[in-house]
Amino acid sequence: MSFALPKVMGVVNVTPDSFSDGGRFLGAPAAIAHALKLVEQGADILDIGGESTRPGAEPVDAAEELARVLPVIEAVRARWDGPISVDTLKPAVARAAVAAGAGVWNDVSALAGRPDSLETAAQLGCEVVLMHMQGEPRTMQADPTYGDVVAEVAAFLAHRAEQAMLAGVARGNISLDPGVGFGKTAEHNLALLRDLDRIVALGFPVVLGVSRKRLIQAVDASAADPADRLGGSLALALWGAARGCAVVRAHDVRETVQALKLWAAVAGG
Ligand code: HH2
Repeated sequence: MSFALPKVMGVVNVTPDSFSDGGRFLGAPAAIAHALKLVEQGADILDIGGESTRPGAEPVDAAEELARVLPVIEAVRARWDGPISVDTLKPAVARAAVAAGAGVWNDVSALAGRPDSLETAAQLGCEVVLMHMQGEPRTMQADPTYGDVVAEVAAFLAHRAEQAMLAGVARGNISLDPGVGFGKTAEHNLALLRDLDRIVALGFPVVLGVSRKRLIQAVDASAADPADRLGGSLALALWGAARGCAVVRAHDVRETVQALKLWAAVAGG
């Protein structure tokens, strides 16, 4: 058991189609206001994304993605000193985001999505989140298959971290994420959460994204609407905290911060 309080990464989706809040913060003013509200609520990191990675999502081109995220990153950077991450598969978007003040590249393809992703991350010298995904968002939930999901995800993440370091990314800049919901059935997700210690044991900070995910509906059929998944999101965030996750990615920042504070107050003494 670990009692270190994980940091809370607040989600800012500047997209029309994100699974839980698509379209709500599409315009820059709404997204900026939302981001600053998450900071007030206690977010330690803001994760700003302009392309949905929900199952079945269609890709957007780099120009459109940049037009969505850059004004938000710039405006937040001008008003807040904390870490900003950009959630993107595209090196060009990561490059522009870092120039605008982002310090973290959160890549759901673990820097394997484009031929120049590794090299770009090394050049930028930014932090990176390497996440496991089987397949690609458009088709990843069609028929996810594993022999031993925990062993395969752990081996993939260890390999991607190795590749990143070989390309010149500093070890201290790497975090890992098992990618709950990315090419995984509910059983796969539960197995990964159950054995999260094996991902933490790889020796890198672990980021966990469970907020409002479909796994919650798989366990509680009444939670078909992502807005009805707060209880499950908090339960899984605390589960991750107890297993030593360094960062919890959350839409409901105020509630997540409060849950973690209470957990830490009891667990840490
Ligand atoms: N989940 C989502 C997006 N990015 N990044 C990391 N590192 N880990 C995650 O679990 C993760 C992620 C999906 O959530 P959301 O951003 O709310 O939805 P969408 O991809 O539809 O915008």
